Amino acid sequence: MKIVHVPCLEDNYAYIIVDESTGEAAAVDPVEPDKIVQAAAEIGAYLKLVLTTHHHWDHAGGNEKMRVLVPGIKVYGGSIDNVKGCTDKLENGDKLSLGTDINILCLHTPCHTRGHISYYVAGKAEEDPAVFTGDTLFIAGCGKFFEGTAEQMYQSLCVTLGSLPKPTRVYCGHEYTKKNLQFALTVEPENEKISQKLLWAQHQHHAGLPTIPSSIGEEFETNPFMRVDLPEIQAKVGCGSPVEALREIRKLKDNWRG
Ligand code: GBP
Ligand code: ZN
Repeated sequence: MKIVHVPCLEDNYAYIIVDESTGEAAAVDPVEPDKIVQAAAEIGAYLKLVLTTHHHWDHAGGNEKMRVLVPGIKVYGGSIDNVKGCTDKLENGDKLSLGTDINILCLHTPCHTRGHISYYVAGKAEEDPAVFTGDTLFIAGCGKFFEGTAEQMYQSLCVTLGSLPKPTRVYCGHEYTKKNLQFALTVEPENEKISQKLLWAQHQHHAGLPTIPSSIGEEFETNPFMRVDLPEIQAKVGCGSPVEALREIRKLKDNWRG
């Protein structure tokens, strides 16, 4: 499978996933439909599906226009998330396919929004799978808890996404990596993996390149919100359990002005 980044708005990413055997493609959060349709045409891809991670306008706001530009396209979104332009509602565990080689597993990952869906995408056996995490899991960060609790975010991040194979490539909804790593260093100043990745993220930024994808394995090493099972992280934020630590780190980030 081929995965193409389409930078949108200020710092959002849409993505095009292409089944290379057939040219069939899915667009993830195509908030700027003209850009997505043009990018698909340039690579000879046929858009069949829209995969919406959640109802926020900077993710779902292009869906209605996608249906006008690509007649017959199916627009997926979480069943309880009220996604604009949705034609097909998804439940946790639903499976979709794209072309001949791509299978998509829909994972309910609530908290940022109630009905947020992450998409686990597997291509040919020899390729690493990918997961599109919207605003639930960011590189070195996570989404604000707009419609859920720390318990739910713990389940979404550390259990549902955390159970995916370690090499799974992580494609998230925003380019927040540099800021997230700067914050991560305030939690764990001596974590070398974080400081190395921050230097790399600064290089990528200067070169105008994305910091995405990461991997589930790399997130467990550098993302403070996915490291809350570690007693030393809990101790650093003065908490006695993973969920309490996650709530506290989110509160610290909400009040942090980097
Ligand atoms: C920054 O860091 O760049 N501008 C600031 C924060 C996701 S977008 C921007 C911000 O709050 N981003 C949201 C988030 O979860 N950030 C994680 C973090 O700061 O650690 N959104 O656009 C946001 O979800 C939105 C759209 C929100 C509609 C509510 C509604 Br309703
Ligand atoms: Zn959002």
